[in-house]
Amino acid sequence: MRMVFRWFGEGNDTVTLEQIKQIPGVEGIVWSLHDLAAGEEWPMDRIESLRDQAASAGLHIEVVESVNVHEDIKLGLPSREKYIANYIRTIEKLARVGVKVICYNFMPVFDWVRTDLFKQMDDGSTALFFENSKTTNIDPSELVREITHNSELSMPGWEPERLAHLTSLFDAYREVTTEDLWRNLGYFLDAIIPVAARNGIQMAIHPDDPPWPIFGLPRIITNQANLRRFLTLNDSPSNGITLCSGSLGANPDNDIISMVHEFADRIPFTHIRNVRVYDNGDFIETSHRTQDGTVDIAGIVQAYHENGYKGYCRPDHGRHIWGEQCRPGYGLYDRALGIMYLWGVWDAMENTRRREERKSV
Ligand code: DNO
Repeated sequence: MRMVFRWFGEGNDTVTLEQIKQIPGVEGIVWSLHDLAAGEEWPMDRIESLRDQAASAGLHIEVVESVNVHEDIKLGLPSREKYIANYIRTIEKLARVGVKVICYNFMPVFDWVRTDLFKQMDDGSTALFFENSKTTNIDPSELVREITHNSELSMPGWEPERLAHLTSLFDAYREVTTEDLWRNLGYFLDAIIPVAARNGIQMAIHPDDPPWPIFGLPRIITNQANLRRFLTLNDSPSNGITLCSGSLGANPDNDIISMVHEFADRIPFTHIRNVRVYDNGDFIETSHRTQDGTVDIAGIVQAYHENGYKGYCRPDHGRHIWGEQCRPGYGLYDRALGIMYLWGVWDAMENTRRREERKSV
């Protein structure tokens, strides 16, 4: 397991590369050019300067998260061709600086959704929270009004250029069924996966978060059966998954340990974090520790170990603790604690494995 840490870039992140370098076992950053709109081709000079900056802090840039997919690709519009061509050129450029994995998602309009970014927890920390009823009883036009006037409902991860066109996007998706979305995803994969394969890159789709249709928009990367279907859309080893335990774990029916066992060789990148899910469907992001949430994080790490996992791993959202001011979910402290928990479980498994090996010789 190769540990990496998400970094949003100079001036865009409260965490520094120097701090990241000091977290035990972290070898690289997970990065993107966040100011570029979805669909734009990434400029080579920007890519190279990011690589140089990371290298000077002793960190690699082998994992990109995300190269965002333009809505026209998800909608299957004729204009998708130009955006797919840009995507392909970006893959080729990223390969030239040594990128090995590109994480992306195929969620219509919105990326991850929470209703409160700083929900107060009993121990005095704050964390990302999802209140189910706030997203189920709202019609799209009311939502557009809410988002424009209520900063609480405007999430990080929602790309500004999409928010500006919310009404027309909702209209465009009205005719798009779940099967259309699958078809459009298949079309996209057929175009990009051969390019990724030729360039030594594994594409890794991120599950939908939360993993169910939201605001009347279809979502398909939501459970084990759909992940299986996704992998058969294109059988290449370059067509992979970013298995995110927190996203999938918001639905208690998802058995993530079973997914690790089934898909291990198609998971080039994993996000590991915990959530506590309540009976009414609300959920809060907790510390990474198994006992703090409803997802068995220790069991998931064990499952990776049992499969000899060699992919990249990052801790995911943390709580905001010790008074840290940071991007919601992306502070230094709780994510660094999360890493130490993941290493703790992993290293204990390693020790047992070595002891058993010694015994058998
Ligand atoms: C949330 C992230 C997601 C992820 C994208 C990948 O913190 O895991 O925003 O980066 O869905 O495209």
